[in-house]
Amino acid sequence: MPNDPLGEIVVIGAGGHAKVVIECLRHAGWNVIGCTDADPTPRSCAGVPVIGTDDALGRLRSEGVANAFCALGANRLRERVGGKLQDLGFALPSYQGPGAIVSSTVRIGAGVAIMPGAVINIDTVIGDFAIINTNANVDHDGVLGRAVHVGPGAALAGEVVVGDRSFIATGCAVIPQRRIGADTIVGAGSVVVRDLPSGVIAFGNPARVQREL
Ligand code: JB3
Repeated sequence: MPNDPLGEIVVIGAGGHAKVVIECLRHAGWNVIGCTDADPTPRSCAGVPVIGTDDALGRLRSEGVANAFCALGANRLRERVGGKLQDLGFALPSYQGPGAIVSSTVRIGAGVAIMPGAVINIDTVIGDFAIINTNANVDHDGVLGRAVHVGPGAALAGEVVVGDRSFIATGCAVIPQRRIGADTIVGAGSVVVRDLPSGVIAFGNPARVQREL
């Protein structure tokens, strides 16, 4: 059952990621008043209206909407737009979707999406604007940078470090203590048994660097 109402919040984005985010925010007790999108065509997203482009955000803030959530799946874009929201003076709450289990010791940054069924274990640190997607696991003492995305069903074992804006795609497995650099993509279903540098695409079992980005 949803918790008590937390107040009004605007969502940035009206795509696939935003749909799931809106449902989770509602479940957590937020009143989602609408979303902004690069395509301002009037329509609804998960039952809330598309209000206009991000140009509407300044007006919403001045009208008293205090909270915003950046629900754009692309890591660099999410980090950039999230920074604009901070500049506009919005509070950027994080949330846990239904069925997520997060240790009380986990340090969670601003604007973090913890999707349904995700598990985050003791003493992990999650940077601003990260996504821990559906049924993903981040085990003990993990360190995830800003705007990292751990895809659906991916599993990071203990003490894994992931640099800013990296994407660990659906169903990856990372063994303990591996370090993955910033702005790197690890392809779906990969098994990471060695450290990976920044700025590459890697995939396979074992995951190997395929090319630089
Ligand atoms: O894999 C899963 C479970 N989720 C994926 C998610 C993490 O990433 C999902 O399946 C998608 O692949 C992707 O979701 P996302 O980012 O919602 O992508 P898409 O469905 O393509 O929608 C992106 C929306 O962002 C589009 O409606 C664009 O018009 C809009 N957009 C692009 N740039 C923007 C901006 N909207 C705003 N407000 N501001 C922008 O700068």
